[in-house]
Amino acid sequence: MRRKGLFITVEGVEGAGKSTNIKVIEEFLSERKVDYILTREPGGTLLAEEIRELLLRRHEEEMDATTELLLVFAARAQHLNTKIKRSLAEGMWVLCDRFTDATYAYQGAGRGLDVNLIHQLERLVQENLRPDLTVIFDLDARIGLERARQRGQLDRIESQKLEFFQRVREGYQRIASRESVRCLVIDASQTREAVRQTLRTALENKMQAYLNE
Ligand code: Z5A
Repeated sequence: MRRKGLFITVEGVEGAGKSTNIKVIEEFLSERKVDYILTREPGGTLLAEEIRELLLRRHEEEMDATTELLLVFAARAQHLNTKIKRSLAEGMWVLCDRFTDATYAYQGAGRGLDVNLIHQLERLVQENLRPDLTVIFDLDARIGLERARQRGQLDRIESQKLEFFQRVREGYQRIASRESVRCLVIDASQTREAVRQTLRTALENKMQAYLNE
């Protein structure tokens, strides 16, 4: 029987460089001939991508924060139950652009929703499934927003005020200090090349034991 794959998630505030550095992680995995899939949240399946569109599009009616939370977890249930669990069981590694830490950071720290509510939904939807490794790109929210703005029009969530993203960053920092074994924090204020090197070295250290088994 093939052993279960590793579940790696990538997190950070807007414009922190997730997309840029997911390519570095993919390169690292490919060099080591790891069989993996790249996916994202919200989204990752046809139905979950429709929910993503609903979440990110601007609406005439303001979206209630609890509605937003439930939509995020609805997309996650679909994604986990039709794609992620099966891939892991088949021995594939799963590299996921954002996961439940984003819910704690955006809906919890950002929107101010009760963390216990998020815990309950996490247990309902994921049971015991948690990421094996989470890479968090840490960046001053103001710099991240400037980077994101240069890229083009902002979606519904990206259009929040700076203070929202400052709370999101603090939310991620709290997760990282509470779960320091699972979380790898990368200083995303460095140049692209320096971030790339830091990330590769950190991945090397974190994954050596697993890859050598
Ligand atoms: N969301 C949520 O609320 N709750 C949840 O549970 C989940 C998600 C799962 C979609 O996320 C939204 O969903 C997100 C949170 C919410 N909302 N917002 N806002 P997404 O991951 O798809 O979208 P994103 O956060 O907007 O990602 P992003 O803007 O694409 O950022 P990024 O991938 O981290 O950055 P990037 O595209 O790699 O880089 C941004 C720019 O900076 C780009 O021009 C790069 O060339 C440049 N860059 C990158 N690195 C550097 C360095 N080191 N120096 C200078 N410039 C750099």
